[in-house]
Amino acid sequence: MRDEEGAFTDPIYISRERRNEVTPPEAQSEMKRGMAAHSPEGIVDLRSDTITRPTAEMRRAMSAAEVGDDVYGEDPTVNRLEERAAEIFGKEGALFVPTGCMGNLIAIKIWTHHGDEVICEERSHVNLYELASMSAIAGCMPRVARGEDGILSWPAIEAVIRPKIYYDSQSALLCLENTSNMTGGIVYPTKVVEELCGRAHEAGLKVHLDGARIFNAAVALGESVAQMTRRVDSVMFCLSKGLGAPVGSMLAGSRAFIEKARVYRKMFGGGMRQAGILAAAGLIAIEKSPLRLHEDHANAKLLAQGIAEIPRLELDPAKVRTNIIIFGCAKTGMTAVEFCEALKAQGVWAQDTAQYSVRLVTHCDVDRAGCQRALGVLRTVAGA
Ligand code: TLP
Repeated sequence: MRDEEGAFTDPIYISRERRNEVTPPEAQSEMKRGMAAHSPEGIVDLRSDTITRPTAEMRRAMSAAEVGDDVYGEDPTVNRLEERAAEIFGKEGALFVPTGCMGNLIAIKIWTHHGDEVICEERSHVNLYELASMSAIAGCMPRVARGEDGILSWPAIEAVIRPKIYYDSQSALLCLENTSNMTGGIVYPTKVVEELCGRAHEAGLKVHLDGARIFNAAVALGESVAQMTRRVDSVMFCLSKGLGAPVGSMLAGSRAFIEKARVYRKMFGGGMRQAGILAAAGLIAIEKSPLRLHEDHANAKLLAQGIAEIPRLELDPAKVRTNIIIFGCAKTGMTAVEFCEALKAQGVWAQDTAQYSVRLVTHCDVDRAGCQRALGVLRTVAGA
């Protein structure tokens, strides 16, 4: 719906300020996402690891960052971040992009032509949460396959590859997601990634990895991200999630891929100027934050084990190996939105991800005591 000036009035389209202006408080429980800009004292905010705030060290590095105009390639801090990311991933080049969504879109744009199909898991971020940008902007169709716990197998992929006939749209790209967010932070075994890349390449497909949380996967596997992404054609990872940087993601791949990525980043409005201010935090995020992710995983395990003991909540704790927990709440008689509202009333913030499923994400801004508190509130709300 739009008002007489053409502005959207539907609550999902309007800013938080305007939303409060136009939405009566009793209707606000309908609006699920992004209700608060930061977690005030006493709140245990487990909605996402995107809410993490920069550390004091990051803030110091940001204020002291050497900067230049990155559109001219003259920002030394951005250049350093890109070199380090390429080195860590064992790729020829890397590019700093404002968001994970833009990184994925750039890769999709590079590897496809208008009218192509992109094979991805049904519950993947590129399919569900990127506003259909692969269609709206890159001109592609998502062609979904289902994998057990989000992990695709070759037979599932092969079944949706289009025959090479001129009157069919063509499969151009396979997009994998590691960890798989909406199935509870599930990790792709590297052997599976390698097999899928080998088969996809034989079938003439490129492979892009949405590695928003690849460092969480690396910690769970005890492997290096270079080893894990050796065979993918491009990888995107986020600095601004569990790694704690305030803004930014990276794309890594061949030199030729990164040259094209630079062009599309500018075309999509992502050419930033003195971005070294942000890259300075990113450098700390890639060097230091992976070293503490095991703490988030241990906290997630604690939550998972506690949740599994709550009779009306459904979860297999053995599957929780990284920082995401997704549990079912149908047996409580509440929808996920209602359940999250009830948690929120007691200072614990969670995210509904489907009608009866709730997500908790552990991160550096919630400690063990916070997780224990969250468990107590979960027990109360679930009536245990
Ligand atoms: N994920 C967010 C939401 O958008 C769902 C979250 O809270 O988990 N790939 C994956 C796998 C992601 O989880 C996300 C963000 C992105 C890409 C996009 O990153 P940004 O938010 O930087 O555009």
